[in-house]
This record gives sequence, C-alpha cells and structure tokens, in this order.
Amino acid sequence: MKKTNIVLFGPPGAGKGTQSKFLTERYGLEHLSTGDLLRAEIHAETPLGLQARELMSAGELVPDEIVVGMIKNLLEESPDAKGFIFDGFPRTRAQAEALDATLEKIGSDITLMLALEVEEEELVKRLLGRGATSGRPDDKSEEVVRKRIREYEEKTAPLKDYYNAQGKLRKINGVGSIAEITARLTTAIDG
Ligand code: B4P
Repeated sequence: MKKTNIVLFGPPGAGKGTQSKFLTERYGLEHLSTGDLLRAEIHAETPLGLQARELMSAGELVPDEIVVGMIKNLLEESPDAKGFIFDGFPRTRAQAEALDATLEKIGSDITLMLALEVEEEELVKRLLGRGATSGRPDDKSEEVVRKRIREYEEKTAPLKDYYNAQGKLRKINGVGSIAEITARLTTAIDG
C-alpha cells in the first residue's frame, strides 16, 4: 500500500509539534520531529548534541548533514510504517532534495505539504509564553525568537515554492483554537 507522507510546515511556534500529536494518532503515522530528535541528543550530551545546543540556543539551524543523517536512519529503521508526519523537516532546499531522494529509494514520495500560517507577533507571543515554563533556551529571549523567525523566512519559507511546483502545497490558517486547526488539517488530508 502506498505510504502517506506529510510535511507539516510553518514558522517556529506555528503549532507543528502540537498538531503532529493529533495527526499521528488519527492516521496511524509515525512522527518524525527533528527538533525533538536534536533535543534528545542535547539531553544525552552526545557530541552531536553539544554542537546542536549552541546553534539552537542562538536561534540558528543545525547543519543539513546532521538532520538528513538522522532522518535517513529513522526511515530505514521503519520500512513497514504506514507513513510519516515530518515535523520541522525539511527546513532547507538541500534537506527537501535529500528527503525526496531517500523516499524515492524506498518507492515512496511526499503526499502533501501542509503549511500553517501565523503572523509574527502571534508567534513571538506563543514562544515567549512557552519559554516562561518549558525551560527551552531558544524560547526565552525575544531576540532569539525573532532570529528563528528570520532564519525561517530566509531559508525555510522558500520550500513552499518547491512543493507548490509539485502540486503538493496546502496553506492552512494556523490561528484559532487547537481543535479548529486540527479540523482544518484533517479536511485538507481527507480531501
Ligand atoms: P522545532 O522543535 O522544530 O520547533 P519550533 O519551530 O519551535 O515549533 P513548533 O511549530 O513545533 O511549535 P509548537 O507546536 O511546539 O525547532 C527548534 C530548533 O531546532 C530550530 O530553531 C533549529 O535550531 C533546530 N532544528 C529543528 N529541525 C531542524 C532542521 N530540520 N534543520 C535545521 N535545524 C533544525 O508550538 C509552540 C507554542 O505555541 C506552544 O507553546 C504551543 O502550546 C502553542 N500553540 C500551538 N498551537 C496554538 C494555537 N492554536 N493557539 C495558541 N497557541 C498555540
């Protein structure tokens, strides 16, 4: 059976992690979050984690080779999965091309890119709100939060054109209650 592979896309704080939980449960897909994978490396104090910690705390992306390597390993380890929700990956054109090539090798491809759209002031409010309780260093300072949004606009947002050219982009309004946004996402997937 053909796998369902969804790229859940959007700026930092758009709700990718929040919505991934509902979508993986509803559709029986595997959740692959590069942010969560990197935070696990940091927690385990691996050499990769030490390198990632500095970049993430400064609001910068970690190098493509690192995240591409992590995702390739996980895809190879789950050949029987029904499909995947890619949360926070790809974030650069090189990552998107590497993902397409890896999926092609296993006879699969991206089904849809769901792009959550939220304006900057709302993102800043959400992330600083989380930073007040989560202990995530990249959510604590407004300067770092805005740097992450700039990184997104420069390096990541152009991927909408990449998937649009393949007819796979669906833009989703990311403002509203969490349940309302889940409903918008499921309508796009089911349609
Ligand atoms: P990520 O872990 O991917 O996370 P994120 O961009 O901060 O946020 P997300 O959109 O998942 O927000 P969430 O649902 O949690 O990235 C962190 C860092 O890791 C990056 O900056 C980068 O350094 C590095 N990294 C990760 N992947 C990489 C890659 N592929 N390449 C290079 N570097 C990479 O929601 C945020 C907050 O909003 C929460 O508090 C939530 O409760 C709230 N919220 C959610 N939905 C809401 C709603 N509808 N209304 C109000 N609040 C809402």
